Amino acid sequence: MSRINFSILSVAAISPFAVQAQEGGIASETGASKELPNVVMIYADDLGLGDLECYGAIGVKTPNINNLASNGLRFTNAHAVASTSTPSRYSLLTGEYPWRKQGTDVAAGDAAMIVSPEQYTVADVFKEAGYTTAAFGKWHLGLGAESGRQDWNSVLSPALADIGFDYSYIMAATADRVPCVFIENGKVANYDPTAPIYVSYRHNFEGEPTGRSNPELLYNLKHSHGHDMSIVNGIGRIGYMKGGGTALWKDENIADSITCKAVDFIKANSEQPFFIYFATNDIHVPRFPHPRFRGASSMGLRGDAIAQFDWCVGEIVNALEEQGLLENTLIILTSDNGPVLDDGYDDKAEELVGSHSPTGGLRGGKYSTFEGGTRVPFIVHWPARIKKGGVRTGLVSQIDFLDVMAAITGKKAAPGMRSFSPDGDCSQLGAWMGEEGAGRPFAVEMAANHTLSLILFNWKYIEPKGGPAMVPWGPKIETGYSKEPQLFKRVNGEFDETKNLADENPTMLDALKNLLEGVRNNRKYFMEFQ
Ligand code: NG6
Ligand code: CA
Repeated sequence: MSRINFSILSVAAISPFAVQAQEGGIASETGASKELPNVVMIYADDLGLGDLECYGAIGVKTPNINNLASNGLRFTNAHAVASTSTPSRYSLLTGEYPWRKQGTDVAAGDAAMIVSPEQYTVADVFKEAGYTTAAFGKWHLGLGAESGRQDWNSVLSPALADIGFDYSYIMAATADRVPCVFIENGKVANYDPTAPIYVSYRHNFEGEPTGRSNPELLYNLKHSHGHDMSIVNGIGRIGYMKGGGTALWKDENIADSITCKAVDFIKANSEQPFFIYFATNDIHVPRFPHPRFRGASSMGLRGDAIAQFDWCVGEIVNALEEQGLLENTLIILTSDNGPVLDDGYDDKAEELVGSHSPTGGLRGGKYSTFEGGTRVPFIVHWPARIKKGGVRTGLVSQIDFLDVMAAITGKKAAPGMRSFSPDGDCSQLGAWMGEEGAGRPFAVEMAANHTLSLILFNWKYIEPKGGPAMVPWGPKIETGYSKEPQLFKRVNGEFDETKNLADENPTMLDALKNLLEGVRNNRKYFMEFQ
């Protein structure tokens, strides 16, 4: 196996693979609460690094999230594992890189379950530790045994109960994909027997209007690209569906629905530890927030959706506080990928963005391999354990979520082991809890076309794979794809992704390239460095 010579790296005073002893985890540490914390993962959709007020947003206020940051920790160098949803979510819940498994790209609404019941998930981690577990909101990881063969009028199997969730109230895919109904514990919620549900991603159902054929029916939101198939609630979608009746969601109520369900769950489960995966539709398209948030920002529907997201966070925090649980609840707030303005609907996101920078000044965005693709807000709040008000610049990746949670529940790693998942690292616990100077030495990310990039300390490598310079189907985003290898260096703490230093630094280029190959070919590669 080729080894990296760390001495060639221009970094000072970093002990790359310092491993924390995992004896007993948080639960038995002195000074920390003896009780296991509740854990709430708040997973926003398409929320960029610059989209929250506490990260410099202009034109929208996010007081509830600002409070979490000022009473907890705010990370400035945290990454989703991919620059789109399904692969990032797959990695978050399983600790496995998405590029190791086929079929983890942006999933259709009739995709089969992508996480198989045999896989070990973060929900399983919590179940083992005696938690009650629940998932709310956007799922986007498939349901049922076979793609396109689900019977939406019956119980879907496998579903979330088969991968560790005791309770679930979810959207099968995204709000812009059919079926447009909530699914509660594997069954359509509020099922309307007078309107059986049929779904196809291949053909329309006879007599059903589409956004393409009947644009006059798009009374709520018109599409800008794509999204011209079935019409639900006056909005065109991806895919075709028929039926649903009173079970069909109204987009303006999605945030209220999932928040109410999560708050109910908190109230009903206040006596025992719980894990909540709260995955919002906000601020994904179609952005159609409730009327009470209209005009909350100066940026139109996209900014108003951020305000709505902030409200959801506030409701969850209030519910925890009311139950006396806030002190010993670990809340993590982050996003599945970077931001996009026009992602297929005429919501005026581009026209109204003003001087706000959704990426916080980074290059690229959703779909891309530049920093804007995967660098996301990341806030950790846990009053019982974490000192408040800190900002951390260490490298953090969502690939470690399962492992860090395992460490928190006190799960013991076998001697020499650092991972309960294929690719995560439980020794990142310290970094997630705010230990000064801690963080990953490296992180791997995947762009929409599967180009991988690797960050190692102050360097970033983007593998040469080729592809269009701009996202080709509508969003005005630079992809970062190139046939040439790209190597960028951090300057004053931030990568300058305009200066490709590959030619000038062949040794460094080789080091990063070899490390990426090592990770690609060997799941536990990084653990063998020590
Ligand atoms: C794209 C959609 C986009 C969004 C994305 C997935 C079109 C033209 N665009 O294909 O609107 O749904 O897929 O986004 O259909 S994600 O955040 O769930 O990955
Ligand atoms: Ca997303």
